[in-house]
Amino acid sequence: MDAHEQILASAPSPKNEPENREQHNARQAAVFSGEGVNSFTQPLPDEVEERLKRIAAMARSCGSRTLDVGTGTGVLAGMYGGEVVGVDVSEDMLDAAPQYDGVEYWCGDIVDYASEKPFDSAVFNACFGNVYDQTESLAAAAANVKPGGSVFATHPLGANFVRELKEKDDTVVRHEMPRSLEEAQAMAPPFLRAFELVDSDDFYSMRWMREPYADMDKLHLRGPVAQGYGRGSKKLGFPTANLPETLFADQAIIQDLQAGVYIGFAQLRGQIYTAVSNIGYSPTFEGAENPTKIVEAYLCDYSSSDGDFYDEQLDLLLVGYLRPEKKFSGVEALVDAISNDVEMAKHLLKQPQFAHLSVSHPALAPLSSDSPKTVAKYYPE
Ligand code: RBF
Ligand code: MG
Repeated sequence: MDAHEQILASAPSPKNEPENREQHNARQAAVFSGEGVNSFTQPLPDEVEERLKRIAAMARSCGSRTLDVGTGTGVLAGMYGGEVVGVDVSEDMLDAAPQYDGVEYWCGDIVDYASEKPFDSAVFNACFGNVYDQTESLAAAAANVKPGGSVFATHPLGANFVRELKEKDDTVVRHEMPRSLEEAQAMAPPFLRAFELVDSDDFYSMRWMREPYADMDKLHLRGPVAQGYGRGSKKLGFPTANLPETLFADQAIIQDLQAGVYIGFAQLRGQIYTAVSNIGYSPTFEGAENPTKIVEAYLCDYSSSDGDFYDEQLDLLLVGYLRPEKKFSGVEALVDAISNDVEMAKHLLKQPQFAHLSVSHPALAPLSSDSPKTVAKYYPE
């Protein structure tokens, strides 16, 4: 009997199909417990170990922070190196997982997992057939991945092996793997792009990439830089130029905009800066949130020797949406997120579809004496 047959024999299928996620997850946890755990703590055949290392290396090439979904006894979690969070619905499997350096475990369904710090990649290894709903699981994993990061669904024994498991007991393995990029795209949320499929006899890997940003009509905002809320954005290391809240209080343009982080360019005293703007309430500062939705911009490469910017006319041209505004558990997590935003913005704004705007877009042209003092409009008009 192979490991999977042993598992199925130890937890015979219920008469009725699970009707909901809770029942399904309870069944998964029951199957992957007791005897089911033991079969996963046996040494792996060399060739399987090699393929797992290949999967770990693919994820690792995305960056140092990996979300390992269906981590089981942590076999793959221990191979990535860097920072890893392993998620699994089976407490017993996680109990049997060794404590590796940099690896943390979280017991539950990926659908309920929300990390404060985004991951460079998420991997569903040998579990993408087992989830209750592939689309929801994929969306939940992707939401925990950085813009530009990747989500993988992999199997070191290939997609036909998953099909066979499903044929044996589809209450444990509910789904097959997507076998084409079209199929993989169809099950993905809009901000994930099916990117690469390797589907050979003894190895399977599907890779989706999270879109680095969402396109938007270009939004031009102009106004005099206002004082902030004294929460010390300078202390955070990311001083921001705020536009006056009164400017947009009754402007549908701002009120209709999703609270979140936007990339673009800024013009101040005729100088152009790449800019990362937060439009929202700063919910992390509970009790000291912005009373109304405000626009604040961090100007990359602005140096304090460029002088104070209060009351100066600021032009902002927002060209892409990065992420929703979030309530972080503390300042440290917020600063990490802002650092990621800035890194991503600098990278994106150098790309050809954006770079030329900094020299050619009319919204960023130097001001003249008859320029309007405030502007809020979309291009093309
Ligand atoms: N504040 C939040 O509470 N949540 C956020 O997700 C958030 N993202 C931001 C992203 C960027 C790029 C910047 C510049 C600021 C962000 N802020 C966010 C606002 C931050 O709380 C604010 O700049 C300081 O509190 C100073 O007013
Ligand atoms: Mg500010």
